[in-house]
Amino acid sequence: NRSGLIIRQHSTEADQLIDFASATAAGLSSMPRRLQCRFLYDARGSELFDLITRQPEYYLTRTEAEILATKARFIRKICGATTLAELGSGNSTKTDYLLRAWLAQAQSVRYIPIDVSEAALREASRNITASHPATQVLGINSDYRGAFPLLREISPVTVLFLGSSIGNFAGEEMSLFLHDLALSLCRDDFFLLGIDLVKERQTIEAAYNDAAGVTQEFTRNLFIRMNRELGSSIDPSAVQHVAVYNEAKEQVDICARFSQRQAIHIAPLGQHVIIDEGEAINTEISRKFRLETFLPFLEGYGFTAEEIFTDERSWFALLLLRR
Ligand code: AVI
Repeated sequence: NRSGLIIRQHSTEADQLIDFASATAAGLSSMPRRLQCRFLYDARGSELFDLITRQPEYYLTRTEAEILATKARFIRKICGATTLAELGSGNSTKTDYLLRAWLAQAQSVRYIPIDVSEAALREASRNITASHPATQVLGINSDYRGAFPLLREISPVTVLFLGSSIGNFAGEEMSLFLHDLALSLCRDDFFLLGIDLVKERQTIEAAYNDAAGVTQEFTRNLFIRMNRELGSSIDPSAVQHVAVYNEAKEQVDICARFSQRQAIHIAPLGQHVIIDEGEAINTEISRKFRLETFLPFLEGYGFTAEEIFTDERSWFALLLLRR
């Protein structure tokens, strides 16, 4: 029984620390200062993100789940008995609708969650094998691109990239991602992509400024992680979470604004960066999409829309793309 097997990435803990330290040093000394959002997801950060998805203002997860709940069987009909591979699977809760639809049509299904968090993979794998014993789970503990070379081996495949995580990529990162993914898939493989759509400012801004303050905690946690792993001693209460929708760019800009001057020590590199009072460090962007421009853009990378699913209010879309 190979269910629940996890393949670990090659990088060691020391490699990961150097990666965090050097990306942080580079980002803090660039102007405008910016940190890479992938570092938000340590164990506590993943827990906080999971909590964000359950806040009343954070409509993304709920809306996408609603679409999946009604369309999963239809999606399975189009994709056939493909392997399901999920990028950035987290705790895999939304995947449940798809697994059910797949299992309704076949005796077993192969599910390959790909995530940087080994803890999240273990939990997902445990939950899925418990609720769907006929699912063969093979977890890959790696970042997305590290797992791309494997996709060819598991074709025919349906790659899932849900939750509008693609919106967290800056322009060149998104292009590189789509280019590499297209090259890694075989002809007629599928790509199921969740995207958050452009809508009125109030709705978007509320989602990134929840009343319970969970998103604020999520932003602060990045600096708490820096204190723990990089030896800095930032006062977390000096970090204010600021999330503003930029209508021209159609993206939420998320920053940490410092209410007091801080010296950030990056011990593994022996560096210090001074952040002045009132200065902001960008921690994330979250882009919002328009179908009329994004679909032709995807075409340019070799992805053709087979079906487009949205909710009643057209707040979120699930694109079923064919390579
Ligand atoms: C993971 N990603 C799609 C989330 C988003 O909505 O951009 C990350 C997030 N950051 C703050 N709230 C949610």
